[in-house]
Amino acid sequence: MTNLFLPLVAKMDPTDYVGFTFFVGCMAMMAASAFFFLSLNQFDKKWRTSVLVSGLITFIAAVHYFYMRDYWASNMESPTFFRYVDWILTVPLMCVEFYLILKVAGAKKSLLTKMIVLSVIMLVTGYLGEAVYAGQAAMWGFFSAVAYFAIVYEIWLGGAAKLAKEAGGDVLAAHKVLCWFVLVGWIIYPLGYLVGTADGQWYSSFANLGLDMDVLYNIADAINKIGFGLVIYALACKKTA
Ligand SMILES: *C/C=C(C)/C=C/C=C(C)/C=C/C1=C(C)CCCC1(C)C
Repeated sequence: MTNLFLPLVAKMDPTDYVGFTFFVGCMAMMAASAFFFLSLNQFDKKWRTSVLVSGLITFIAAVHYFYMRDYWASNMESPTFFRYVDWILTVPLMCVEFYLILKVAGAKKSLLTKMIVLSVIMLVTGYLGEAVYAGQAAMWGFFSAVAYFAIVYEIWLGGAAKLAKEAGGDVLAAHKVLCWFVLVGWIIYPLGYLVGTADGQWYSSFANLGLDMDVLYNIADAINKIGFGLVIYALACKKTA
């Protein structure tokens, strides 16, 4: 007799380490969201929005990770579309985090707008190179990297850095840690891009590094989304104490 029931959960190959990181990503993002949301009441009103945004970032990621885990399990191919929809929602929210903590030093809306525009350029050009014009991945990756370094410049040396210095104390310290996340934690993404788009490009040797694009993206997401949130959480704790 034939089996009338279609399996609702795809089989998990124990050697499928990409699928494993998608699965762990779901759980980590979900747990982090619960942690941030449930902690909200303990903070001064002024800091609740920041911690709320931390939770929204990991929550949006959690939902996308459930989709991406499924997509990978069913098709064994990169869930590029879901990946970039996730990023286009969460990266601007990370810009909002910078803006919210610098507001005490008088950060203007224009700073927020500038950072969001740069992050959208970074992600749209990255998507074009990864999913639409794969043959020109190097060119689109370059445009994306220019926007990325403009963000790095803004927070390390530009207007945002100046505001952080003016704020001083705990805000300056937290800003510095976030700067390191963007410089070191975010650099994993272009590395993943180079690995994933290497086919037929001048950097084709990146395909032989033994690295996987999705594993790199998944590790980077866990570090950056949860780590970023924890920095904000720690700052809110200090400011409330
Ligand atoms: C939570 C998601 C985050 C923090 C995503 C960040 C993504 C990037 C910093 C992506 C950067 C890219 C480049 C700098 C060049 C190649 C294309 C991208 C989009 C992978």
